[in-house]
Amino acid sequence: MIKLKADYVVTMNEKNEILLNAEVLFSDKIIDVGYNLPGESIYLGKNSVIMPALINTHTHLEFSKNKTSLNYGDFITWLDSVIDSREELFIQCKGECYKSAIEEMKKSGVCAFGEISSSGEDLKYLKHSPLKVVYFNEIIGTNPAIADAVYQDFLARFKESKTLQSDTFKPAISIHSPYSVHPLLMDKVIYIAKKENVPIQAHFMESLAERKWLDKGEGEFKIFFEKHFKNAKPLIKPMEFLEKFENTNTTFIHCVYANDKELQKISEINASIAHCPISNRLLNVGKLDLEKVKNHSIPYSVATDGMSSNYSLNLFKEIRAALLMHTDLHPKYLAKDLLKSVTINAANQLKLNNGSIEKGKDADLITFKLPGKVKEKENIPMQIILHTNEVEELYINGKKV
Ligand code: MCF
Ligand code: FE
Repeated sequence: MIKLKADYVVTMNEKNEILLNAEVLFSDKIIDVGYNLPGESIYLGKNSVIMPALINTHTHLEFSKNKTSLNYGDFITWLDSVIDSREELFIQCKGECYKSAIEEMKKSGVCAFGEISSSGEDLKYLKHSPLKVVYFNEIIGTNPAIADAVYQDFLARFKESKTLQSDTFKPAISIHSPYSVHPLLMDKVIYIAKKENVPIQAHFMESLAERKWLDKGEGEFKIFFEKHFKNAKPLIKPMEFLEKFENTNTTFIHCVYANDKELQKISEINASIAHCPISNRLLNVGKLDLEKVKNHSIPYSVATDGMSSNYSLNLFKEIRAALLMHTDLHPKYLAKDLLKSVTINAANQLKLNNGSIEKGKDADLITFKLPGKVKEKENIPMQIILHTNEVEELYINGKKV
């Protein structure tokens, strides 16, 4: 049993309580949080903070070797560069590459991440990850002639990931997007997700090009598909796509161009959104309307996406970018929301038993120090986001990692 004491204990409980000069008592689970708890406490020092460890819901670690090879600044140009460089980047990313990607997340206080795996090559490196992994086996492909082979390949990867299922490794399913997966394949894998009760992630309405393509079969995607695949017809309407996810646990990634009706649908089917602000900026797709997302009562997480569309996997940097980018929202309240987005909301999306400091939750915690005293309690979330890049300690299931 360990008892830590800090100047600020950010619980992320339902009331969003921040306790001053409080204690957290835990073994592998949180035993209690508050004052005068039993046992000897370790005081973490002046301006110290304890909060739930962060959760990065959406990454593509296969692309971790990318620094300068992909073409940022325009979505379709980026996609072309992904097609050109993907194989090479995957070959380059081996043990050390995954290790340092995980290390960067770990330093920024991340205890768990959602990984999109398109190849299955990352499995051998991630199965011994010190961080918890929710492993989303991706299905991608629109060509009906090879649909069966694509499905068999997916099944083999999904099955292999299932054999590794544990408290710290969970298999899951990703349908890449409405423009890149054949509807018959969508049905097949959604059926499996329901049967196996695993979470799903799907990229949705990331770019204006996707909006134009799915609505009208026009725009930059038309040229793209003609060039690469010679089939230039969208295979599904956005609303039909969303309806397929009824009675599943799905997170839609990006949603920058999702309209009101689609957001309404996402809300109705109790799905959630993962927001990747730096990725959206670098691929120049615009920014998610967070106010609308909130008005539709859709829970959202903030995630880094992969090095395929970011310069870092540091989740504190990501929420700082979000804080500075959403100029239409009050920074004080947005900051509170952003801390939720990388803790309790993220835990709910990935179906993990962490993300808040409450009795019975996994003891996944981080500690760090603020550079000074925060006089107004309301300002603590913003100060945390502004001043934190790396944490001092990370506990996962009560063990320091
Ligand atoms: O989220 C970003 C941007 N949107 C879509 N896909 C990806 C992102 N980062 C990596 N990807 C992957 C995706 O999983 O790139 C491939 C897929 O395997 C794109 S399609 C050739
Ligand atoms: Fe992504």
